Amino acid sequence: SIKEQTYIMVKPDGVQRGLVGEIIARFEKRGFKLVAMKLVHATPEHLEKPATDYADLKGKPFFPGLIKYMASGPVVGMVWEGLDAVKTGRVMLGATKPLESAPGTIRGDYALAVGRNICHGSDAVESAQNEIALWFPEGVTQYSIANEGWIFE
Ligand code: DAT
Ligand code: MG
Repeated sequence: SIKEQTYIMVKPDGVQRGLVGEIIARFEKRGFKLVAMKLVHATPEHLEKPATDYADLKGKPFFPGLIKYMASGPVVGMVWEGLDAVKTGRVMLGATKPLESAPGTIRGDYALAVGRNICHGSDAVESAQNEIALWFPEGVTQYSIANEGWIFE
């Protein structure tokens, strides 16, 4: 669906390294529509909520370090809308492990360590809906853009 939405987040390392604009630019240029965005310094409690993709990772040895890193500074959360936003968003981020993330992807261009991999993207349409509701309880903003007919068939 061209109305599919995904939750994309620039992690604290991405903010500190000045990559917020670069990441926004990639999603804009690809043709996605920005329907929500905010900068927040999240608490560990928020980051561990069942509605986040990270809830599945509780019990993994790296989980405490992941939460500490994610709560170490502000993040930029965004909702991007467009055809296959969830899957295409994941492709744009690149593989989780830096050794496998291809050049041309955000992680493949900017990250070297799995625990400092710059960005997050929802892993399924259903988890995207949960993450969007968690990070944007106020809802997203719907509006039309003039060039939709040049992006979608
Ligand atoms: P992704 O972020 O690609 O969806 P994930 O959901 O499996 O990957 O894991 C969430 C984050 O947890 C990931 O971006 C970085 C961290 N992580 C995953 N596997 C890890 C590992 N083996 N060691 C350290 N951190 C890890
Ligand atoms: Mg994940």
